[in-house]
Amino acid sequence: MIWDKEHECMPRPELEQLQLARLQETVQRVYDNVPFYREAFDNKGIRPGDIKSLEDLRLLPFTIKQDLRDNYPFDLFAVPQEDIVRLHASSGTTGKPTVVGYTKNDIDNWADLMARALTMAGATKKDVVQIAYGYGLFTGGLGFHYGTERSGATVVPISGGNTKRQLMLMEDFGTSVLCCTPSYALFLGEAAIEMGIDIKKQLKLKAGIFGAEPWSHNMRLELEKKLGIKALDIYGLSEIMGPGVACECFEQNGLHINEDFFLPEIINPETGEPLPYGEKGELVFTTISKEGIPVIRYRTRDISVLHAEVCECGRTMVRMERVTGRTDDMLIIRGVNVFPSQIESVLLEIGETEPHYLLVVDRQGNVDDLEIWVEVSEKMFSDEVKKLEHLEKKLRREIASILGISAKIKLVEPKTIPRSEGKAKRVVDKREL
Ligand code: DLL
Repeated sequence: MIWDKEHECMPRPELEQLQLARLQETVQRVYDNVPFYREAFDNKGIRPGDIKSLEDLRLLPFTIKQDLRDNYPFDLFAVPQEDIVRLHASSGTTGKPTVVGYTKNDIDNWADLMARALTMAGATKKDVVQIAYGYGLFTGGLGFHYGTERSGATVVPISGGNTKRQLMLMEDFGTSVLCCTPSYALFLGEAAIEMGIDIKKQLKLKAGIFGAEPWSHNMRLELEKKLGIKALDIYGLSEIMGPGVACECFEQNGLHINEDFFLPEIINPETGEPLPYGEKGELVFTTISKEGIPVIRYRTRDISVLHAEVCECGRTMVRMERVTGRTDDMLIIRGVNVFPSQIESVLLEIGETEPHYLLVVDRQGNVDDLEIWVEVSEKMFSDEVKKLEHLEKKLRREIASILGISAKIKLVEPKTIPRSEGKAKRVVDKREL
């Protein structure tokens, strides 16, 4: 089943015509309404009228996460605040998050693109869809929620966590499609076995739509076997829209990018040069229908490869390979984006420790575990235990409030964290995906 055959299967020449018209309109709109873009275009000597073909996209300047931060909170919005009906946010590299705003049309389009994803996973009006992505400022919960309602299926808006309850409702409500991070799906599978639930007999699960963090082919096989489902990948990022920028069909041969809304490019992350289809590099997206916060050539830092061949399913949209890594040091822990620099700024702000730290990430029974090693001063270490306990508590609280996830704190003696002569090594990631 295809939700919007007219667009998802559009012949290439027609699609390109639509893309060009939308790109030209977007470029004009940001030039007229967003001082940041007007200045960036002027600096490159580019006028909206210079964009005459899709190839001219490469004339435009890039946007990076720091630009959203520099324009915090609303300065990249292309419409007045009264036209914004919703805000979402994700982790910034330090204290302040990256904020995005949606108009009524943006929310409407997003729901439609998510309905494409749900339909790709086989969801119909007869299905019960359990949304175990977090609801709130994170785009996962509400993005899936609106899309599922649009598709006509029944939503169970349970949000993340509360595993036993998830499994109880899954059985009682006859959930057939599960939406959550792949690591949580695996955790749910294991918890079900522990609770003595015969997954294939007692549950009606048939598909899972998993994303928001990297996962491997082996993880897919494991999930499909354990849960007796078809496990599909979904990709997105809040700066572009949220989940639903691209999603997998039953062919499982890459994620269809919703190219009538987002123009994808792969660039060499070192030089910024666009690379041809089939080559690995950094994904860059330009939104061509967004009103609230349109973005031009946004550098995602995600590494992937694009393929243009038409898929067996009939969809003509370009496919991206599963994301295999990032060009920066962002970690995704329990589905939450974490930058080492966020932790550094908490430490510096508190000022009671040395500025040496190490993030140790592991996966215990399919749940990510973050331990932060922090060096304390000679004096502090020889002080009473009470003081150390107090400091540990304070760090734990501050970090939880900034990151939105809990972390264990391990206070270590001075000079125990290895020093490096070049780039400091801040992360030890022991997870095997
Ligand atoms: O993670 C949106 C989302 C929600 C996608 C639910 C899918 C499902 P952000 O919090 O802004 O948005 O994080 C975006 O997460 O740049 C990638 O590094 C990573 N990411 C998202 N989906 C995938 C995926 C949401 N399927 C960042 N595979 C992105 C690998 C993913 N990484």
